[in-house]
Amino acid sequence: MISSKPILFSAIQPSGNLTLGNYIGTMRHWSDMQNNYDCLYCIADLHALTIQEKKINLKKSILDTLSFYLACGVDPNKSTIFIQSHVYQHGQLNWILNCFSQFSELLRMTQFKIKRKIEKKCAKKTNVALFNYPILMAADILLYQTNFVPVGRDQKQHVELTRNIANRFNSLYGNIFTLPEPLITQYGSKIMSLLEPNKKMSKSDFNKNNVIFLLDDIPTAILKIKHAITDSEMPSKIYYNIEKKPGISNLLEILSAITNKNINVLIKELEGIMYSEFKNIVADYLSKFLSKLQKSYHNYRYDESYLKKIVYEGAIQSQLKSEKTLKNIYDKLGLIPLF
Ligand code: AQP
Repeated sequence: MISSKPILFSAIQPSGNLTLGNYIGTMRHWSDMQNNYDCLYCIADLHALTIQEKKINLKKSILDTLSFYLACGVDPNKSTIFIQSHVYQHGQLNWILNCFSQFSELLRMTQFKIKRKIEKKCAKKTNVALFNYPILMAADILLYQTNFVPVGRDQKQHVELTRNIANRFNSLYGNIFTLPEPLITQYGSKIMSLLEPNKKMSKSDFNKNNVIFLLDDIPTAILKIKHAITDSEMPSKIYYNIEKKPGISNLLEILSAITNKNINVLIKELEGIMYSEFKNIVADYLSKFLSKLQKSYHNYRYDESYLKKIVYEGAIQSQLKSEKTLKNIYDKLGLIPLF
């Protein structure tokens, strides 16, 4: 059956334990999106290879990530759920798009600059894949003629790069690729570190107290919130201002996302209370939220044969969809498709 809904693609790399940032920036929207879009939810395992972290058990991390997709309400009967490395077309298109990408535009990618800086600090050598991964991301998106890509703010630049590459290709070969648009919410699109609220909350942060992991046990998560940095404004006042009050604004964004309440409504409700009391409220809602999510997660994670069945079916569906685009590209480029 041909769907008339716009196509939506989203992915997370299983490069470690998922964070509250991953959830708020993208996953919390996925369930509702299934009503309005033809959704593809991908586990971007090839992207996770870029960091070569031996500590990560990739096989486990892939199934953990998949279980969280399901726990967040992604339904295999409504959406295509698949593992990137099962769909060889991603690697194929990646190479082709490499031939239509420019070194100088990749050098401008902020995520690369940030990650490179961290690697330099640890005297690590940067591999080429870390530099190139936005092109693989472009292939992930363009293979499916994607209309929308829900992402956190950190990935906006990569979606813009995807559009540039697609435009360059289209201008030479006709209307091959749909130009994707990022879907970024006003609040929650960049959840910051708890102790350094000028820095994004990330799975790979060395300081685990900066990050709420979706699998954190509840007492640990509560303590992390209680130790989160606020500010020294006197008398203490709770309002949203990223520049002046990054810590408080971050906690407000977290509270708003997990309660589904508008930030301005929250600010009114929180008027006059002390920071410590505010943190207790955030910790309280967060513990309820995490308990519920983790319970559902464990139910799925327990049943590995069900998880494997989902990604098997997802791989078949996504191979069919992506092969159509790839055949068209082969034809335009003068390559000879096998069938
Ligand atoms: N802190 C965040 N706030 C809002 N959105 C976020 N995302 C990640 N962190 C935040 C969004 O989650 C999606 C999947 O991201 P990813 O895991 O594939 O890559 P990432 O952005 O590199 O995430 P991390 O946690 O920072 O991973 P590591 O440490 O491994 O590099 C994306 O849409 C992202 O915007």
